[in-house]
Amino acid sequence: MFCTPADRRRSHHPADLIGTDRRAHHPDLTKLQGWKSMKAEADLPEGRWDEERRWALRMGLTGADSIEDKSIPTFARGELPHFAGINTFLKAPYAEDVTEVGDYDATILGIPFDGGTTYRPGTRFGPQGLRKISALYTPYNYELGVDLREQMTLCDAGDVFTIPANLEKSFDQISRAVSHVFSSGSLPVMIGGDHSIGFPCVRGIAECTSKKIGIVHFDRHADIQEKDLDERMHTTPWFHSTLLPNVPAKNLVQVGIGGWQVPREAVKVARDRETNIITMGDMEKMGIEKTAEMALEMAWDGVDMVYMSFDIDSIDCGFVPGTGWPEPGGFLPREALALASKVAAEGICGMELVEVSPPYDTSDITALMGTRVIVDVLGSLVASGNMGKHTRHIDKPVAIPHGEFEGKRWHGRTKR
Ligand SMILES: [Mn+2]
Repeated sequence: MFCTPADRRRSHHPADLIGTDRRAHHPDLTKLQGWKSMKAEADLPEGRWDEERRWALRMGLTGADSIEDKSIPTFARGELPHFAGINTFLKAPYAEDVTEVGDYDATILGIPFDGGTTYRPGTRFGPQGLRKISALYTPYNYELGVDLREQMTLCDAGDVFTIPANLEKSFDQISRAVSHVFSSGSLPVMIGGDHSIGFPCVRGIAECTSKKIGIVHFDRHADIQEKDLDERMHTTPWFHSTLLPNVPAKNLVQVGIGGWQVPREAVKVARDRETNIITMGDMEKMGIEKTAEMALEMAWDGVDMVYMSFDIDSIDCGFVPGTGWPEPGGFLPREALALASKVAAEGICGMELVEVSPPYDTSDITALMGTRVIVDVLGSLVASGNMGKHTRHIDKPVAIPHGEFEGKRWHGRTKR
C-alpha cells in the first residue's frame, strides 16, 4: 500500500503504538542515567545537611514566629539563601585560622595575583569572582549521584597575601601557602590568578615530598618558555616547574594546545624537554575517552602523584570571555568537564584553576565555568574514591610557625 509522509508521521504518534509491536521500540527508562540517578539519590546520606541547618540556627538564631519552616534562622548562615551571606567557595567554612585546614579533605586557596599577565589583567579578582558565583551551586550533582557536603569535607582558607609588583616575592608566598596546605594532608585547590602561579604552586607541593609528580595541563597555550618580557610571566610556569628535581618534563601532558598564540620559543622548549602535547584537533579525532586515557598514561608513567592545572582559556573563548588571552577554537564546556573529571578520577595531589578575569567577564559566565570545573573535579574524586589518595606520599611536610597573639581582633567594648 502506498504510504504518504503524513501517514508515516501519524503512525509514530504514541496513541497509535499502544497495543502494537512498535511499543517494544520505546526506550527502556531503567537504562537512562536520568532514571538511575533518581533512584540513587535515596541512598545518599543527609546528616550533614541536617547538621548545617541546626548549626545555622545556633549561629544565626531562630527565625520569626511567622516563618513556618523552623529551620530558617534570623541571620543567614550557611548555604541558604544562595544570594545572601559572606561568600566563601561553595559557602564552605572559612578556615580563618589556617592551622585548621588539616581537618578538611580539601582546601580552597585563593591566589589573587595578575603580575605575570602579558595582555589583559584582572585575574587578581579571580578568586573573589569564583567565590561569588559559586554561591549558586548546591553541593549535589544529579548525574554523578554525589553530594559533596555529605561525602567529603571542604574549607576555604581565603587568599594568599601576594605582593602586586613583585613576582618572586609573590611566588615565595604562594609556595609557602601551598606547602602548608599540602603538608596538612588537605588537598590544595588553588583559584587564580594568572598562570604564572603554576610554578610556585607545583614548587610548594614538590618540596613536601621525595616522590615524583606528573602534570596534566589544560590550555590553548604551551606556557613553557623560560622568560617573557624579561620575567617569569604567565607564559613560563612549566619551564620552571619541570626543572624541579621531582617533576619530570616527560610527565608533563599539555592538552588542548593550538591556535595562533603558541610562541615558537615555547615549542622549542617542549621539544627539547620531550613534554607531551595533545592538540584540540587530536582530541577531536580521538574522542574524549581516548584522550583522557592517553593523558593519564603519559602523566602517570613512573610517577607517584599527578597535579592538575586548568587554564580556563582552554575552553572556547565564546564561553569564557573573561580571560587574559582569549583564543577561539577551544574545548566545548562538556568536553572540558568530561576530560577534567576523567583525569581527576585517578586521583590528584592538587589543582589550580587559573586565568579567570572578572573585569572582562560577562554575567559571571567565565567564573561560573571555572567554578564548575572545580566542583566537577571534587565530584569525580569523591565518586572514584580517590580523594586523599596522595597523602601517603607526603614524606617531607613543612611546619610554618605562627605569630604570637592571644584573644580576638576588633573584640570587646571600647571604654567610653
Ligand atoms: Mn592559556
